[in-house]
Amino acid sequence: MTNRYLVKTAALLVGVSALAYGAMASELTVVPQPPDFPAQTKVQYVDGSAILEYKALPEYHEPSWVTKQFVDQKKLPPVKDRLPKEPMVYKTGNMPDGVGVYGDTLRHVIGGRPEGWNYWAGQNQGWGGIDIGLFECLTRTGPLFQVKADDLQPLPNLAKSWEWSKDGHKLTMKLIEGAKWSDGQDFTSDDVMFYWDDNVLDPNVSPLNGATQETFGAGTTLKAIDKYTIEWTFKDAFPKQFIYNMAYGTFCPGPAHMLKPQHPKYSKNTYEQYKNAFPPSYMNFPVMGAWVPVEYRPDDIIVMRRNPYYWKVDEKGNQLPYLDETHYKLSTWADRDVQAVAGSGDISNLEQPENFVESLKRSAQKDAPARLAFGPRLIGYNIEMNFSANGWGDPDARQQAIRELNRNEHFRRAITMATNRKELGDSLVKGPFVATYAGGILSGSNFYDRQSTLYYPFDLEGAKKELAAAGLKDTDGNGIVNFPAGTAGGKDVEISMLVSNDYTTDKSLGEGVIAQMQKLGIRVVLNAQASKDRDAANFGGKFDWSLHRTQAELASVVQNTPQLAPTGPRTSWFHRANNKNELDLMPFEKELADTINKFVISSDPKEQAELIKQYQKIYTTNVNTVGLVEYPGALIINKRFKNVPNGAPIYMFNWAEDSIIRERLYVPAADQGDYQLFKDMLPGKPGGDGPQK
Ligand code: BQZ
Repeated sequence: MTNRYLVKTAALLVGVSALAYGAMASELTVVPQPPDFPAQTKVQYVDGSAILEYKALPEYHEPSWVTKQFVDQKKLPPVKDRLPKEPMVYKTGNMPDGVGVYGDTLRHVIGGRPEGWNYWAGQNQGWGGIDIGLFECLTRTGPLFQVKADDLQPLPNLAKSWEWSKDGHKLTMKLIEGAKWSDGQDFTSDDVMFYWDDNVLDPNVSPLNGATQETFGAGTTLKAIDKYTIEWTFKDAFPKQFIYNMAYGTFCPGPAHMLKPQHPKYSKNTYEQYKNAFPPSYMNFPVMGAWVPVEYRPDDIIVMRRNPYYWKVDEKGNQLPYLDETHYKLSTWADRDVQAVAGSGDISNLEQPENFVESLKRSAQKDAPARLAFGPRLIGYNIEMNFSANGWGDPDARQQAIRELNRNEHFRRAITMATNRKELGDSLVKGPFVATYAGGILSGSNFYDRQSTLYYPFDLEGAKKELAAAGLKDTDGNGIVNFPAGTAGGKDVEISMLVSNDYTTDKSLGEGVIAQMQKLGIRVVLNAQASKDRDAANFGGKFDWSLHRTQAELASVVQNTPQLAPTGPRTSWFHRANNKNELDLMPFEKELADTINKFVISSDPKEQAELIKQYQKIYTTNVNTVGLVEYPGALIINKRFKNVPNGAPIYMFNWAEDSIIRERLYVPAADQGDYQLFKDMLPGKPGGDGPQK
């Protein structure tokens, strides 16, 4: 990407807002063509098989200090005995800068904070790539951004191969054989079954990222055939989409030898004690990931050291990762951008438009320490309205009255028509970045079809008419409409909107929505919470509206597909079943769910594309959410790193921390920084006090 482009873009920031004025009409209109914003780097598309394979190699290598200080001292078995029979081998042809060298550190900065290591019981570790690096999954999808559309299918990972039965109702998966947790214990189907039986299926446990049985299809079952073979059974034939959900977030099994003894089914622990059994201070927690947590300084940093049992190598037999250490500096998301651009951090997903200008200007300078490259428009914000009217989240009278309004199409039309998307976009950043977003599939998605994407352009007078049609009038003349007499005491319509406190963008858009709804005659109050609490409120139905950044399913469609609609009791972000497992779907929601269920069992790409067009039309015509704005993100990464795949988007099938395959990154010896805090050390015993020499 040339500096010239950056300078030109920076100049363009003067004020040419690219948001086209929507027609001032209250009719349903095709969204405007998003302003041309060419992603700055080109992806070299490959076959999935070009990335990796599983095979035994004639010899294996490790950093020389591991041999000298650990193997020769009999503290570790030789590397060939620490690897599976057939380790995963990354192919050199897919490595932009080829086989690497050992050493150096990858310094992340994150805005979250670790709750503990029990990811499977719902604890988060602070996001920003920390969980993506620790907890490996059956399949992998992040790197699929570089795979040709006609060859798209999840990459093997802990599951090295799979085969469908003739009738398509059974899927037999072979696990990698002989891989070990970072403490040397075997990884087997016991780990997989403990995750499925005692975390996904146990109603008292809510795994992080919300995996439930329906994530893999209603009625789906799973069993172990032997130590390294599992078998899925599905109600529908050939539901290939579900293999995507066996990737990051929803099927990344934990170490049963650590977790099972703490689970209430096998101990006297409560579920709360199980969830909190491994606090952030518990070091060397066994993982399948490339690096292991060895040091935790609250509100300061988490340090990780290479996993001596990591089960992946390069074609020369060098055990990965090349980087000996990773840091997760505990700061804010905004600071992540600042540090990456300044060079005190190494990587960031530039996803808050408020930081675009400064980041672009700094990166355009010749001595800039980091590269910055924008990808497609795959980040958007929606107002999600709680559509449940039968008790999800135990609403009080006011909250129930709001839900009834949310289910009223005149009310939803009023809200979307009163939304001035150009004004919201300009409040974030001026220039060619931000575009009108109607909700639904994002314009950077391979499945996007603009003609199927409709919205009601900004029209405040039209909005007020719709509000009246919804039965709302300002009976006390204070500028805010009232509930009808007998509903919620005939009081002002006041709506609590859940937003994340961790992002400037979420709060900026929240303030913008408040101001615009005030003009319509609706009082919106921000309920700003830390993301982890916001997520819990979202999952628990404890909200009227939620201002929510888009997730994988609206970017790639094939990732977390069931979350595109209320296809099951707990799949939608804003309409889940009550505690009697009843889902009170509106007719258009049923159509959305039926369309997605057809997509999941289709194996014809043309039919799938058609189904998503239908989905998009039903979604946007009925204002399933109030889309606000969408924009591209940019990957910022320090220039000293090699093997960064060209054109990696910050978000498509997963975040960039997955897509760039961090275990393959390396720094040429001459360019290595002196950032390691525990040089030549390895993780110690689980629960021990940190790394060991
Ligand atoms: C990326 C990501 C990696 C979660 C999180 C955070 C949580 C949500 C979302 C993003 C952060 C970064 O996003 O913003 O750039 O590094 O971590 O996991 O927003 O609060 O619950 O869905 O991914």
